[in-house]
Amino acid sequence: MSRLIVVSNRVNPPSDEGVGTAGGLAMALAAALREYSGVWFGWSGETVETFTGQISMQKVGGVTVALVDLEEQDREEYYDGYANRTLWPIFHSRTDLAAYERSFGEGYQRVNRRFAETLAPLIGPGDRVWIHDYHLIPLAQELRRLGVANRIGFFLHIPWPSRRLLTTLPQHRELVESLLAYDLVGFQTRDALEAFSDYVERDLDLTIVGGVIAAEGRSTRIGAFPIGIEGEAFADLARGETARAAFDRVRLSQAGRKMILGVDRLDYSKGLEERFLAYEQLLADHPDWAERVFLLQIATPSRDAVEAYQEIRARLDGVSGRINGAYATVDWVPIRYVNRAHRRDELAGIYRAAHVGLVTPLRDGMNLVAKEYVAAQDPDDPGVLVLSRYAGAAEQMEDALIINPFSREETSEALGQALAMPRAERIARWRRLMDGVSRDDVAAWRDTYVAALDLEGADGEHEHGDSRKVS
Ligand code: ADQ
Repeated sequence: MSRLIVVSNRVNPPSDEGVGTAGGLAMALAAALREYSGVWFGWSGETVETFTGQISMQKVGGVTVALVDLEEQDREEYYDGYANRTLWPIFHSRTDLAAYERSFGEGYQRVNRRFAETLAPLIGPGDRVWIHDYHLIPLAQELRRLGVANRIGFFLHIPWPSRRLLTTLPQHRELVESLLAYDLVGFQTRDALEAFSDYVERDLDLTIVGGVIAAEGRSTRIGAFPIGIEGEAFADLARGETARAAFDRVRLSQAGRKMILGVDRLDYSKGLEERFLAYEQLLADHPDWAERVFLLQIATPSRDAVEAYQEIRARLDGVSGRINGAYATVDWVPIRYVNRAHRRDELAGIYRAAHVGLVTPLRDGMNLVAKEYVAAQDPDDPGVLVLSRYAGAAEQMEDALIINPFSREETSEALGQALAMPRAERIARWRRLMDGVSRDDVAAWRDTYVAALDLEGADGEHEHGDSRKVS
């Protein structure tokens, strides 16, 4: 039987439905693998002195996982280096934070080659391979070099940058050309798809016909596949016992105050500092809200080894401390700032207890927190989502209050509007948002993607001419 082989940098299937702290992506991939039998391949997160390519097979939460260890130098150059210090900042429009070191690029290629050599023997005839995210862009090219002719798809979870930004990356052309080794390249949004198409047409001088790029005797389909969550399952989780206990605990501690909630991985792309400052603006402009509202910000530290993450963490400690120092009273703290991870069912209860979900990334591929917040609401008394226009989710979630996170005034006005919104309007907006979250859920994403991966190229086969424009 043909299987689905999912490949991503880290492999972390949820150990038990809903209970772990695995993020939305992990839940999505685990769900894909339970539907189509297969294997989830990636880095164990461990390092060894010398790379052996030895695979450790395990069964976790109903999913077969195949893990491989890397070397310390791989972690430094490929993961902390090229993936998180070069590609991540550029793809999130932060060229000021990007580091370009030749050793990073070499480490990135080396690990992709190692992944390919280790993975190739696991791929059987007819298996489809689905590779995820910016860590592994050149993987299909490496697999093709080893003779793998299976259908291989790629999905990018983060934004695709504009041409101008992308060309700040040395070897941008090689990176994009390596994507043409895939049968399908998927993006989160139309916006990302357009930015990618722009580069392909103008820098590679290729034409795109009916969503297909033909080059070097093979064709690559491209498309937007906005990722979703398990909408109904998350709504059930929010009604469950653990969620209710978390809800009660938060509501009790609110003492009748309204709660604005932010939940994020601690990352400079999430607009956390701008969020704190916009909230401060609300307090400054509307002293009547003082002591009647508070912001709960849950931000789990990530990528601690990267300096930019240490810096943003220190800045947030500083800004939240300053705001609390300036506005707190003996029995009211304006910002509750929490750095620990929460179980998903607890998180669902916390979302439900929030009157406003505040999601303000400066750039984000999709943002699953926005969708989780909606799914967790009480249909009879839902909260209001305030959402950055720069989150991919904004393309789908037009009934949120859409804001420009760079504008403190705009965000603080939206907060005021959300806090005062009449129940009938809250319900009407939420209903439309929830319809979208349920319909465009993770199962729809997975099935649409896999169906597109099975489609042949525009001409029915791969072997057709190069469509490189002659000029
Ligand atoms: P992330 O940048 O990690 O994902 P996001 O989509 O918001 O961003 O997903 C975060 C996930 O982690 C959510 O499922 C959330 O519940 C969970 N999470 C966050 N803080 C948590 C905490 N303190 N405790 C427990 N869980 C927590 C990348 C891209 C996004 C894209 C996703 C999926 O950057 O743009 O939406 O992949 O494609």
